[in-house]
Amino acid sequence: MGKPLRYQTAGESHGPALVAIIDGLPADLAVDAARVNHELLRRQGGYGRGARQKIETDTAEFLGGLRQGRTIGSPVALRVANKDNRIDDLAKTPPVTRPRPGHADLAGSLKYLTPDCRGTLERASARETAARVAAGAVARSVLDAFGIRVFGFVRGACDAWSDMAIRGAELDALVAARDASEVYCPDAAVDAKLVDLIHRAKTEKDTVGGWCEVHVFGCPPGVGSCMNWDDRLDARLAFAVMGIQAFKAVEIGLGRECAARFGSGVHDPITFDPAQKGSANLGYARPSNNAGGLEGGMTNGMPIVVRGTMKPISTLLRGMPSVEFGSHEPVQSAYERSDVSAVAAASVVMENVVAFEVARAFLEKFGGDSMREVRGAYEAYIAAARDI
Ligand code: EPS
Repeated sequence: MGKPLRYQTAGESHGPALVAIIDGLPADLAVDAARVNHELLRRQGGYGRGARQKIETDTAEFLGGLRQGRTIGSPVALRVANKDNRIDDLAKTPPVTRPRPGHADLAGSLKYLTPDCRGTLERASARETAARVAAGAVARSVLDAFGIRVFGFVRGACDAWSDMAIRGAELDALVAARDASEVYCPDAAVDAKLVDLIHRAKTEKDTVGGWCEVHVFGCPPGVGSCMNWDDRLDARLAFAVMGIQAFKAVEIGLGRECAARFGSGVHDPITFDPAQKGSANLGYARPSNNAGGLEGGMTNGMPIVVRGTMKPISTLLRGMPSVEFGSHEPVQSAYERSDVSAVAAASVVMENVVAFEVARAFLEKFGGDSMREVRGAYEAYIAAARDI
């Protein structure tokens, strides 16, 4: 086992830059900067985003850890520059004293003992997710090397919901359909409904959230652990997804629906299909995947399925009932330039944070100082597991 994979971000929404340091990647891993930048570009997209995205061209500048596009075992450091970097000038504008319900404004001002919400909102802003997407996209290189693919998309919002089945065999077509959608929903009928919904929220000076879903294909069994609560991969995925700004719920597989059925309608029967021996499930095929690929906190060879619920953006053009700090008089909340919906972007963030957690657990099982060691451990394990 190598060093634990972990990362840290720093940077404010209107500071000079966002940075990420990723530690624990094995040496000799190919990291494709174009791939990282592609994820950053996707994060900037989606119908309903605010004017900030027209200002920025998010690009990862690698500052350490790579030599000729490959890791050398040291921490990987990267920087995403903010073109809109007025943080000091904003300090000269009037303080933000009318906290926005739903944002970090009120709790942050009470925590840091300041009547100006600016300091907290600068860091609480989802702008920070640019660094998180970049970190996830780098760590995902480990998964790429083993043919593990991660697919994130928007499942719906309000009364628009897609029942579309997400199958690994159709992944390329799904990616193409998602990328052709303005709201990153591969289901064309629901895509149109979501665009209408976001348009309606905009005309009503309101905002809208949504459901994002991530599926991971090709992950071998045995990743994660049932031995300690904080080693369970489902727990770590939930932690990571809840750590995304504006996320209020996480489900694995059938999720909250599990409580609405008897056990026989929830648990996935176990069958053996020799024709699937070469796939991630090693032949232990399941006719359903209500477990979302995770049993006992460990992968079982079926696709990992995670759903996250994003609340609507907290900044409403029409404001929300609030109070003024100091006078405590009732007022409408402050307005800052913002998005009507960032659910499409959130699906990209979720895809990359899920990828990071899977890569982390994968390296816990198969890790070593170099990719050669990781590959050796992986192949030895798969050969042994086939005998079970
Ligand atoms: C974001 C940039 C921000 C917001 C958004 C996320 O840009 P600005 O505040 O300069 O307009 O659009 O932040 C929030 C949703 C929030 O609540 O703070 C980005 O790059 O993702």
